[in-house]
Amino acid sequence: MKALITGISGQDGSYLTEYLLSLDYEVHGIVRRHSVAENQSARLEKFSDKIAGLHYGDLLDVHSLYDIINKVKPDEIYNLAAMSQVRISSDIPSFTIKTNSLGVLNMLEITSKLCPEAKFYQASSSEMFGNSVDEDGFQRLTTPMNPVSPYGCSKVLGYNLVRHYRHGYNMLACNGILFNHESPRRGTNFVTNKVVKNAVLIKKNKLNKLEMGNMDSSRDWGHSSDYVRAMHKIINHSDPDDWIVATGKSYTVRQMCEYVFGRLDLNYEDFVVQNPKYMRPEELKYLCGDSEKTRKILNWKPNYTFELMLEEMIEYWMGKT
Ligand code: G4F
Repeated sequence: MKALITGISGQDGSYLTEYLLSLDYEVHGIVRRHSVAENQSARLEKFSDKIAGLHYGDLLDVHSLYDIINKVKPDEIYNLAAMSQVRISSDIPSFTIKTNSLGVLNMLEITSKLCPEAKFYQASSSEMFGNSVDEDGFQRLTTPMNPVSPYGCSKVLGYNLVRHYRHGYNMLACNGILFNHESPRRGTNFVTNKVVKNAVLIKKNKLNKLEMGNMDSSRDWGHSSDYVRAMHKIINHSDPDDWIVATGKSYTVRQMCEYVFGRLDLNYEDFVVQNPKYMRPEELKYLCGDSEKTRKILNWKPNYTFELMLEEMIEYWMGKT
């Protein structure tokens, strides 16, 4: 089986590559040119010799997409590439909408022309729900989508395009609506890895304060390696569909800080200060996903707990800093 992953150099792209290689896939990926070549594929270093091809391309460069898809002729396409930082999406809204929405359209159009039989996975996001929550405290497939960021808006369009190509053109296109998922490979401008890295630096007397944004928002945090297993199950299900991937447990940023600093025998209140720079124009206050359908039909469940995931990240930064 041949897989093509856009966003292969990201957190999820790297875990998915490892997983597909373990299943004997021929894995190809699309990378964007980066001025520091080492940064381009740092997360892939350990297994880069097993990757069949890393191709230069961009979701907005239809010529590159056409050439790559035409050359690789993949059986499975995972569209993970995106401008994925929610706060930054307010600074570069136009780029975000183009990449995350028009980029999906480009991928679907070219796939439908060059390899209509290919299975197509779209990285959709719980950010699409915005502040909608069902009465029982969960978001699910029927929860209204009321996004509160350019990122969330862009992902809603991508999500709907996938559904349209599935229904209108019989494409094997599916959406995984993934709630937050983290790991030591997470970028350090996302909250979990920012907190863990800086708490460790504080513990080692290399830093004396941590500037944060909203401490009261709540997230359903899972581990990326669990979520890429779900992606593979989603794309290979007999009926292409939309799926929720989540742990079903939600913690506030404050609780997460309390846990991480506590594990290092520190009190977060002694070090955390608020900086408006990290606040968002409109905050998404609470996420908690109902993934019952995914667990039942796809027989998926996460291996990591919230605590285990943070332990792994703490251990990583203790060794790295
Ligand atoms: O870690 P975050 O930046 O993730 P966010 O915005 O929830 O988005 C992530 O999850 C989405 C799925 O729901 C993905 F689609 C998306 O691509 C991304 O992976 O922020 C989490 C929470 C927010 O409420 C934010 O306001 O943490 C709060 N926060 C508080 N202080 C902070 C900070 N976030 C960041 N990044 N940095 C802070 O200093």
